[in-house]
Amino acid sequence: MQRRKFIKKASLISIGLGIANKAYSKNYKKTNSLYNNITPLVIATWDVKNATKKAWKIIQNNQSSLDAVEQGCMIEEANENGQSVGKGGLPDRNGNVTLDACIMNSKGDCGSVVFLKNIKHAISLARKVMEDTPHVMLAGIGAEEFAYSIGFKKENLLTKASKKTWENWKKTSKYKPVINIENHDTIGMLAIDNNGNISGGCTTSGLAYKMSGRVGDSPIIGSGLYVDNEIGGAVATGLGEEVVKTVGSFLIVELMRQGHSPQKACEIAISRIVTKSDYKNFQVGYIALNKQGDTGCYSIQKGFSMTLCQSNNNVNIKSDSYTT
Ligand code: SD4
Repeated sequence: MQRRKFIKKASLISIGLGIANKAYSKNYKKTNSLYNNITPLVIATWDVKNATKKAWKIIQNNQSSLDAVEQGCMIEEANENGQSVGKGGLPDRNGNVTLDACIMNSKGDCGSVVFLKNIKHAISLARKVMEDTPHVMLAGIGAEEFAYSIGFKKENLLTKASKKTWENWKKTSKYKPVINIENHDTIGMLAIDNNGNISGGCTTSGLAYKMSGRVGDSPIIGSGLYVDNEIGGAVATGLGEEVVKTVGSFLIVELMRQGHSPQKACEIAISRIVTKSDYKNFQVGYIALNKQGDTGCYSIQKGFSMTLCQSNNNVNIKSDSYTT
């Protein structure tokens, strides 16, 4: 049975800090304020309503937020039309689809797979690393062998469509990370379940035409994803190198620990990147939630969005951005 908790906003500290840091709030409109302070809930990067709907169903079924984020992320991994996650993901410059993913539960346990080939559900394998091994991260052939040993199926992840796109790219072989080329991208998901427990997941095929062996932020705990069940969680999308350099998701959770709202924390994390790099040529977007069910999202460039699902609402919310 579904148990909805309506929690009153009670953070005077957060309001005070918000005013002190007004300088960061260039475009702070709080588009998502309508949905704040309600748990359980699910949020995800980009417009991924099928994925959030699935996660929400799991929560309604009284399962854990960990089950919800895993199964929500699996929807996009299986979606062959999404060219940046799982099967159908765009390959590296040699034509190999290589996946990165991680997952984190409310106890602070985490698992991750990097440079993974031939296995569609990287998020599920990351969960198995967390639950069934003494390690946090498995890479490449080791991750793949572990997958087969526990019954995962070998699959060719390069679809006809992605192969064709890669072959077209090879004609010029120009490498430049493209900003918001699709309406959805790497999927990062955070959920709070009926017990108020928070989990998160992040899964991607990484940057199209990357160098062979390149690993981004998405499977790096603290960069692509971080969850602290006492405080909240954050996930990233966009140019992973910039997220790793600022340990973005951990930074956001620590900012929330200091009393900042999820929205403000995302804005500060983005400002950390733009003050240190030539931000005009790439995109980074963050989403975050806190223990009370407040959410936030913010990006460098226009075009980013967050999907939020709770109760009867499954909505895509346009993110504010640093550049306008
Ligand atoms: C990466 N952050 O591998 C991922 C890619 C991504 O939107 O999020 N694209 O750097």
